[in-house]
Amino acid sequence: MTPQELKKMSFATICVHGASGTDPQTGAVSFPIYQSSTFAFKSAKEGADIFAGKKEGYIYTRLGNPTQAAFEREIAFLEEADAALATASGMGAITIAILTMLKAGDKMLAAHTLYGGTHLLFKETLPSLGIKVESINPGDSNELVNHLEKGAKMVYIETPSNPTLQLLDIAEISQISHKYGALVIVDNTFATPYYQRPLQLGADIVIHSATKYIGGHGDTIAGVILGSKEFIDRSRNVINRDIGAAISPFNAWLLLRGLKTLPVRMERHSENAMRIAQYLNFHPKVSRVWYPGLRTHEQHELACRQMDGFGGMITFELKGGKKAGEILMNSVKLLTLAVSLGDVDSLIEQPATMTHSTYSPEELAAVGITEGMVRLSVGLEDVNDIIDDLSQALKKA
Ligand code: LCS
Repeated sequence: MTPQELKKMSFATICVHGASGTDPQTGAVSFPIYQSSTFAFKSAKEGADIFAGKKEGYIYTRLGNPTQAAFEREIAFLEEADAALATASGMGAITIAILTMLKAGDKMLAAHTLYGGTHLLFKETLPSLGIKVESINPGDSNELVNHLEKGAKMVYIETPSNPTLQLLDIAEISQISHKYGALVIVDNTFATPYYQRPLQLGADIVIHSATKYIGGHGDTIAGVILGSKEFIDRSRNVINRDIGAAISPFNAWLLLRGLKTLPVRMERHSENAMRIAQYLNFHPKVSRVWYPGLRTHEQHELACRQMDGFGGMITFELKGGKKAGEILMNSVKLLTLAVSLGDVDSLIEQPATMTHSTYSPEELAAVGITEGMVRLSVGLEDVNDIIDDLSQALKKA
């Protein structure tokens, strides 16, 4: 199938058939893993031409690899982006995307609720390189405008956010930021392109921790950046050439395999999460549940407008606070007490002491991450088994 023919197909069909189709050399239906660090040139002239950018071709896997390229073509199709760069991790994707645009002396604005690792990159590593990061609430348009007026080249957001499941209006933030000439980067990890396509809403760059729903099986660490060809060319040929956060061919293949089932997995993650969120919402020991699919979620209306589904992440708090949360996590039998998310297995963790322990107590309080919050990444087990496990553990909590 040609790329033009594929473009007319629906999301699920593109996921199954891939943007690369069968391997043209062998007919292999599963795209091959090109597990090679380097690629032979037919002649000295060809080598020199490929190095000089006069001819297309592979050189060395840090700079690109056919399995990586197959994944990049497919995810770019799904996010409706011009181009993509796959990276060794989600953190690699974030770092490369930012360094593609910013240098010492530049300023960026970042949403205050972010994955704990991203928060640390913005609080320590980027400032140590001379890049100023101001933490703001971009959902407050006055605050956003006030900061943009003082000059910022980039606005970085995560929606839904990790772990508070707060949403930000991508279209509105992009519109305001563009007036001031700032680019908008959206971390789309929680929603995936199946449920949210930020570039269509006006954002400039999308990043993912592909470790999560895109891989989907808890067996690889990876990331991806999506955007214009010009932006991705610089990310690949300048920044990642020097940083070297290249994805391995095998991990790129795991992502290609993960994409084949992305729509089916996301639908089941969402269906299970909705049932569990409703169950927790009525549980006498639970004081609060954050899930964008619940009508009680403050931004349920925005979720319906901006997303095609609500995803598999739930955060909740027990009336017994931190202690009760710990008892719950120590009492589950089917759920796994572990960080990460988006896996086929259900994972449970406590953000304040684990994924978001990079926030100081004051920062946690400012963004509304309480000590007792528990985060649940709802997996693909039978939903009744997950609820039974939560039920027996909640009795002890
Ligand atoms: N963005 C989001 C929203 C994330 O949740 C994570 C990791 C990253 C970026 C970084 O991606 P990585 O380098 O790990 O592929 N989130 C994790 C979490 O919540 N638990 O463990 C890792």
